[in-house]
Amino acid sequence: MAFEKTMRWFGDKDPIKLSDLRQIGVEGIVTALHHIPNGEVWTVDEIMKVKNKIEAHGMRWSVVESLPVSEGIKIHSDDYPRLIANYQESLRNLGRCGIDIVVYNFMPVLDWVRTDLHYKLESGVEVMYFDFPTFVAFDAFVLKRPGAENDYPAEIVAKAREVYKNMSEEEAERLAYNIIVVTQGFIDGVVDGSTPDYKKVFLSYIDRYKGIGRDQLRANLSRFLKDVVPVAEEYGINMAVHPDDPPFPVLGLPRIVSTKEDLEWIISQVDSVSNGINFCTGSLSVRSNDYILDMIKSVGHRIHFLHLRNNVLLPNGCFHEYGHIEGCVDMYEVAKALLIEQRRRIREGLKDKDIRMPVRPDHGVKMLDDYTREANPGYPLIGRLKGLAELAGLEMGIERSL
Ligand code: CS2
Ligand code: MN
Repeated sequence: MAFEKTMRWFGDKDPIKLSDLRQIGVEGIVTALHHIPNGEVWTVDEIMKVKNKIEAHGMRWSVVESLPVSEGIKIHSDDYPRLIANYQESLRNLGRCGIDIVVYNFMPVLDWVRTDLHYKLESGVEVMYFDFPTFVAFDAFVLKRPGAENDYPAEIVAKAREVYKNMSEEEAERLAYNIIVVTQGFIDGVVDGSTPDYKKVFLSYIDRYKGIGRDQLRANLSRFLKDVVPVAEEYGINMAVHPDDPPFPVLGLPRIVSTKEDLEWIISQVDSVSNGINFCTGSLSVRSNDYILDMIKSVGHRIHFLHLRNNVLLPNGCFHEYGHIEGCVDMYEVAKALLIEQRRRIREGLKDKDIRMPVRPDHGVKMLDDYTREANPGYPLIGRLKGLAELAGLEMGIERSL
């Protein structure tokens, strides 16, 4: 046994085609119904169209990433009953179609965020960079969110002021555009390049979190889990929460899926194998790295899906991505611990969905022919292919020596 090898595919609009991914030799595809607006039901019809397309290319639909949790669920708005009923119905429909691992996240307003999508390393490859002072400059001085300066450490704010001083208007605008629009991290997906006042829309979404601190957001996540995990369990689905990226509060909003303690708290809310984790080493390694092995010890039995990638950590909360094997995460130890966990599941005779542990190389470096084919940020073909090949080799070496 080994991890199920997968790649993310963004649907028909993705310049990287299913036939490309098939050549790489992946077993499974990780995708979502990207054309359905957040909060609407995923029907059996729409799910089957995508599933059939993937299967026609000789692969399986391994994981849904993501079935998005709308903002109305996170803030527990008046619309909650409709939104949660739709979410439950989408889960039932996925179960009916035989899809059994579903990723979600619970980050307020913004999914993953970077301040530079094209940071060149000396070798000529490009990676994505998170510069904390630059992010704070975006929040406090470009977006001009009221009170933003009080939400970050004073030394970072001081550095942010310097960064902003040296920024042209054009650079400031591009920074905001990249963070809000390009990474597609803006959760409800309500803005695109043609939305003129996207900064205002973004601020209005942040505003809806007034009065929602860490405890309230946790209570809302707990409510969500109690409403969806039993449905997932009944329909044979494992839910997998994606950690916060980066794993600390930004924009003055709480983030509650960042630490080992957070993960322990989440799995304790509903005691079911269906209440699980999408283990993303790129996200979880940013606070500290030995920590990550402790996490596997503590919550490894609930890990259903793996995002393996690496980072270089820098002072002041900054980091940049760095391929898959080298970097702050000891990928050998991580892969070994996870393979040992998988063997335990096999010995215990668990179900297929609990054993497969699909893996994908989360974000890849941009290199070689990637410069000729514009993919979604973080998702170039060659860099990810290299990552998957490295991870597969690492895994084989570990398996043979276990
Ligand atoms: C992904 C996330 O591209 C990425 O960084 O890992 O966007 C992930 O898909 C979501 O957080 C999961 O809901
Ligand atoms: Mn990830």
